[in-house]
Amino acid sequence: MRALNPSQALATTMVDELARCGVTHAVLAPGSRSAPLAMALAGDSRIALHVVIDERSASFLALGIAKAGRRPVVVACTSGTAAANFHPAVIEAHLSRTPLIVITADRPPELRDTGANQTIDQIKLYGDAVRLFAEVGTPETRPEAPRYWRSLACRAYASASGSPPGPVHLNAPFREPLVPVAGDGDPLELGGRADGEPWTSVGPSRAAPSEAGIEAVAERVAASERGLVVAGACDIDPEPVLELAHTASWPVLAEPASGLRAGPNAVSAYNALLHHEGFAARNRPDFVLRVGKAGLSRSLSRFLGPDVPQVLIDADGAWLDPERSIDAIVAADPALLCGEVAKALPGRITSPWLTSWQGADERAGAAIDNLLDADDAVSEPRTARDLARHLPNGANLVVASSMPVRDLDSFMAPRTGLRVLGNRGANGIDGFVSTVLGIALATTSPTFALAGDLSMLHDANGLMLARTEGVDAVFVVVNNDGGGIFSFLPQAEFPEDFERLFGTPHGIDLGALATLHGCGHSRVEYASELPEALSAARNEGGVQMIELRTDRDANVALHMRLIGAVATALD
Ligand SMILES: Cc1ncc(C[n+]2csc(CCOP(=O)(O)OP(=O)(O)O)c2C)c(N)n1
Ligand SMILES: [Mg+2]
Repeated sequence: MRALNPSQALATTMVDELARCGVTHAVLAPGSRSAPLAMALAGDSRIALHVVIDERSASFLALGIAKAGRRPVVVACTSGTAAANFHPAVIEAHLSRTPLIVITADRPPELRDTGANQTIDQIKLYGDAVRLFAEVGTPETRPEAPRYWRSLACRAYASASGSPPGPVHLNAPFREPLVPVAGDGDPLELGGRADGEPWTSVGPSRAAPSEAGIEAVAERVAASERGLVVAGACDIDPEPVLELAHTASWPVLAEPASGLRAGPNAVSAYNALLHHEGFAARNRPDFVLRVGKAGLSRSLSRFLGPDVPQVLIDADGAWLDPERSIDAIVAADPALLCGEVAKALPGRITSPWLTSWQGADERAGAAIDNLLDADDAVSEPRTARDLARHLPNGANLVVASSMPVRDLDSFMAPRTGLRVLGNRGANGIDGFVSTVLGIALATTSPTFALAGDLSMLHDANGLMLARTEGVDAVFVVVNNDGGGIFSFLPQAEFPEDFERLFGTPHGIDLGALATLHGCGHSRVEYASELPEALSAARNEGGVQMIELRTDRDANVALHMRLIGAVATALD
């Protein structure tokens, strides 16, 4: 492997080494300073390259690919504000522990801070959000240079996929010539280990649970009859955790993106149940085992106060405790640890504790279904419930921030065969379309999304991918013409400026947006039409939008009626 000039040498070596490490997807936003990277990425057959004009969309596309594929994805851009547009996705990758390798092209030092075009300070641009920052240095033709580049690429890969996984930032200045034409010296030999091996490989970094950790948790689980598993967004093997709940006869209160809302112990309607003060008071647990980042249900957050003994198990020992009430954090893979604990437990055959939760959940579920099925009107809760119910086994369901993720949490019945994902690290409504399309590109599973109209519009540029890549995804868009969530918040009591400041109606025709980008669009006018619309959209292929129009005020009223119906069913 040889290169004609230093810039080409650096880019080609880095890309080769990243492919050796295991990178299979890269996303590139166009520019000139990044030309060496662009050409190296395009020239490497091990890497699928996706080119996206808008850097914010590009970085969220990379994020989606990395979330779905669970391995580092490269995202590269030119110098200047282009690099700043990656910041939201870098933050989401940081907080959701998603491996990303961000490579920003830069001007060489002599052009910085001089008024040179497209030159900003890119050093440590993303602050503490990255696991590793490296100023790669202006490429040169010393024979040792490729060894440094290879080692750095391996380190970037290892840091991105380490414990905790996350984004890394390589800032790479390039001097002209930027394209493969002869430079000053002789062509440079780029080296590399034999047989396509990486220069330095790093072993798995997430440690197996210790004996002491297993024993400590097993003891507390064994001592607690009134225990609960509470699960928030995470990416773990759900089976051993569910097995533990089953053996201990404990209810499982799981957000859909935990993968744990499955099996007989899963309680779907916990949000409504815990709204009921009597129920919450009667059903206080004596121990809670927590995994993942919970926090969608306010009633659950209130319920999990400091008086409830709680242990969080997290692979990286992350401090996921906004209520400041957890009394122990165990740094271990939750699946491995729970598997061991389940084996060590004697098991409980009958448990009035579990049956009381299950009975309440059944009554609550029936009350909710009765109300939602009383007529055929489209509603936000019913859309969430029915979407989760009707998706085929093996599907991805990507859920947007704001009410979609909350409605899914409140109304999705337990089931297996669905992988639920979302941007739950920073809860942004940005980058949603691109995240979904990244997930669709990275898996062979049919991909569906539940979006609000503003999340859809926020990343409307993400839809540009529909014309440039053969990607299939179905967006179910709940269009309430603005931010429906704000109608649930105290600012709704101040009607004067509410619409302008919070509701933000836009009146945009989503069908026209779909047409602009060559996407399909259909409307569902009656709730019962959704299943049919889903299979039609999936069969159509490409990027499809299914729009359901709702009313924000009516939505609040319905949510209140649902909480009331559950309370009546419990009393
Ligand atoms: C990037 C970003 N900007 C602003 C917000 C604040 N925010 C939270 S929810 C929301 C409204 C979302 O509206 P939509 O997607 O239509 O969902 P709905 O609330 O109607 O269910 C906004 C603006 C955010 N979370 N992320
Ligand atoms: Mg909305």
